Amino acid sequence: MDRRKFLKNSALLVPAISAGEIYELRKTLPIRDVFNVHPIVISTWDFGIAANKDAWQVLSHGGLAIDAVEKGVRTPEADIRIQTIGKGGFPDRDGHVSLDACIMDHLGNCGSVAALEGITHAISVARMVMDKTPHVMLVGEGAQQFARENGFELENLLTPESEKAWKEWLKEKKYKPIINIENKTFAAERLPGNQYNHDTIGMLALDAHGNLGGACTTSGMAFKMRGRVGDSPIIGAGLYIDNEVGGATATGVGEEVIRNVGSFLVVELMRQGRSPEEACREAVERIIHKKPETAKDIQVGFLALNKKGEYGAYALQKGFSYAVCNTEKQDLLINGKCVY
Ligand code: SD4
Repeated sequence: MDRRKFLKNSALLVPAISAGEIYELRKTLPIRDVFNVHPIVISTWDFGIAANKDAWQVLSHGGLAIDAVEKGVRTPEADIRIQTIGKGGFPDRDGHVSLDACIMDHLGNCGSVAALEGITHAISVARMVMDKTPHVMLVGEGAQQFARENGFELENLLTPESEKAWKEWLKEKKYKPIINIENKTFAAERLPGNQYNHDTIGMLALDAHGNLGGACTTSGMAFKMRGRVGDSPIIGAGLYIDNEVGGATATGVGEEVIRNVGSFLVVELMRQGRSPEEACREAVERIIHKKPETAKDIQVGFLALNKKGEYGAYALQKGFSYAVCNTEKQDLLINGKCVY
């Protein structure tokens, strides 16, 4: 039987199924049985576990990757115990909490905010920039004005704990990023007191339709110069998605990520055939090659997911963790590989 006849005949054997029935099926069956795609969400650091769980609520019901990543990273944004993302984040050296975030979908649409003050969910403002404006990026007062015009409430993001840490910092005013400050368990072994000075969530998801999405949100380096913007809101640096290939996100000292257009580089390396882990490693090595002295004293980590749902990570230094969530393993936390 030729292929066309075979397809025609087998189509006749398949009972017609309505959209509503497909929706009901999705709720009861593992998604791969319906769409033959294994959805997955991965994100940086230990707090990625809780964030992934919330993203999974969207993915496991057949939702879009872009909706999943927005929902997922809102969790650490709202958690005031996390002093490096959203509300409760450490302020800049003048005492202002200012947030950077970006989001990108499978069609190449993207939105971003930088140096946004007074709004907890920077990621949702970035999403709105993507959905409602002809632009990619809004910064500072303009970003806040746009958010307020679109219903976001102004809030005080500076918690007493972060204010206290800032006042402590003011006594010496030393600005030196501390390696692996992101991973609290790891950092606690090496650091006296509460000195976590940078930490970002980058999240990548593949949905049941085979589409990728990503989000990245942070309060940036603690006690940074006023107006300093890191890699996290910069498309290509802190985050990049190419639906033909895969997605990547970065964490660590943003200046080095920007200099190497890190996430874009990782995706391009995957396009050339590297696995996610190989691509992340090569991007890290690029940073070392350009600035070997700087690289010894800082942390940069990349996380990547390809179109097939394969994932990997690599960091400059030990201690980089990331969380993975799919139908088989939820909440898995892996210690990423490192160069030093
Ligand atoms: C920044 N990349 O603002 C962010 C900080 C970070 O883990 O990721 N820390 O440079």
